Amino acid sequence: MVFFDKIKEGLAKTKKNVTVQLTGLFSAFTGADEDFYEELEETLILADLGVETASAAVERLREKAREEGLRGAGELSRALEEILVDILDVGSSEMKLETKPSVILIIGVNGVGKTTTIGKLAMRYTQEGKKVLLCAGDTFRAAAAEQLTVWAQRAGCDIVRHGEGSDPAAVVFDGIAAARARGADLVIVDTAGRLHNKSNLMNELNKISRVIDRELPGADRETLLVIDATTGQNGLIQAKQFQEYAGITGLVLTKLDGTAKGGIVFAIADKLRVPVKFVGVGEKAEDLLPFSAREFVEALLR
Ligand SMILES: Nc1nc2c(ncn2[C@@H]2O[C@H](COP(=O)(O)OP(=O)(O)OP(=O)(O)O)[C@@H](O)[C@H]2O)c(=O)[nH]1
Ligand SMILES: [Mg+2]
Repeated sequence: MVFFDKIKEGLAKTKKNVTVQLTGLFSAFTGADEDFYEELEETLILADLGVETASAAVERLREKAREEGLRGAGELSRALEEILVDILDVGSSEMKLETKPSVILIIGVNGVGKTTTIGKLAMRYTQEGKKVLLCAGDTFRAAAAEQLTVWAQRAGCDIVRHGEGSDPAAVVFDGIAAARARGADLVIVDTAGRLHNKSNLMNELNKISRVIDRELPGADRETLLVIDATTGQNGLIQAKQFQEYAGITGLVLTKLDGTAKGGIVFAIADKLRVPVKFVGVGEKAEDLLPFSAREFVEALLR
């Protein structure tokens, strides 16, 4: 229940934007006519589902209503709920981290919340009893390793860092060696923020990725792309590029608390076919929530 309340709270701005409109639409419902479907589509687009995903959702609702003879507002809103859950359900939101060690590689553009997410993950997995080792692969600024060190201290886990300007792939190499030597369960790798259209930086990610593959063949690895939900549809463009260079296994949507357009989650899942694994709803350690399609939709609509 606490978890559900937290998502609801995190989605407060989006709820104000979407839920109120939807509730209004359904309570003024006089019949599933053209106007109704048009207004529904508009509401979903306003929530940043994107034109394609919104119109596909409404199209599916029309079909379902026709096939199943749905007429009442209650029936239609329940059907919409199922369709929205289905759009989000593009794969497992569970993290697969069974090997020892396993790896989480965190990537994304500048300032989206990568390092903060790593801190939150370190707290979560340490509390679950895993021995976590953080790897400061953002060597671009000295402050980046400092920031990660603070989180490592908070979580009570180890960190491997090199000096500013050193090769991130070398830090990852050392991190993996340290994890082996110390019997760590999980290595979480931070990377510098990079623009998705800078190919030299994207190649660097590729190099990090190859080091992990080479040093830990067969290890479970999650490569999570962090997307700032407040950037809306732009996040989608970034994601496509990262997908090409690094092969993403999951998404983390941060700063949902700061946007009225949380509907971006649907657009991203729908277009990328990559499951959302966590959502960030604040800056504190407990503000990272494991994602569940159904709970997300329920929190949004109810
Ligand atoms: N409100 C809110 N703020 C967040 C969330 N996640 C991260 N932040 C804030 O976003 C800012 C940037 O976070 P960082 O973790 O430093 O982002 P980063 O991606 O590592 O940034 P670079 O390393 O510079 O690319 C910080 O002020 C965080 O506290 C979230 O879910 N909600
Ligand atoms: Mg960072």
